[in-house]
Amino acid sequence: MQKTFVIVKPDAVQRGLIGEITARLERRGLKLVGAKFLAVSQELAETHYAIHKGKPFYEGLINYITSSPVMAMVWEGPDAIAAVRQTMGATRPTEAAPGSVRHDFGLEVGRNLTHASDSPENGEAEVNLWFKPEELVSWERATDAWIFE
Ligand code: IDP
Ligand code: MG
Repeated sequence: MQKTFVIVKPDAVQRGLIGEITARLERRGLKLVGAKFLAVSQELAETHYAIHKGKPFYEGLINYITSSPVMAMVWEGPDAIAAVRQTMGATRPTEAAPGSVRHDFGLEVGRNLTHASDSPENGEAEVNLWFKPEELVSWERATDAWIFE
């Protein structure tokens, strides 16, 4: 089973969308295995977004993610990385598929509501960056057999 790391970003938290976004992932069948509500430090933001350092939007991105609290979560499921990226939609809300979070709630790439890991390697690195092993919960869900083949 694959794990993926998700952030409900400051704009989505401020807009009261933690429940809406979480509900979509739950409804899809993904399983929540870790969650924390936190203010992101400058250091954590810079480590998480190190790959974007030097890009024109980098400073704005760091300001955005540290501007207000976020909900950080780990979700598990078969092909969870692809499934969650699909639920969130393309990076630019105007290119995101109808029905996706970024389409349904967003307009601007710099206020695109969520983060989701983009590969198994990054997923693992991001889970380890944001969560200690003991903060992840391995649990049996009563519906697992009806969602996971
Ligand atoms: P992703 O979040 O869909 O993986 P990335 O390309 O990894 O997209 O970019 C990380 C984040 O940086 C985006 O979610 C968005 O918040 C921000 N970002 C990306 N491109 C731009 C841009 O052109 N202007 C402003 N912000 C951007
Ligand atoms: Mg990315």
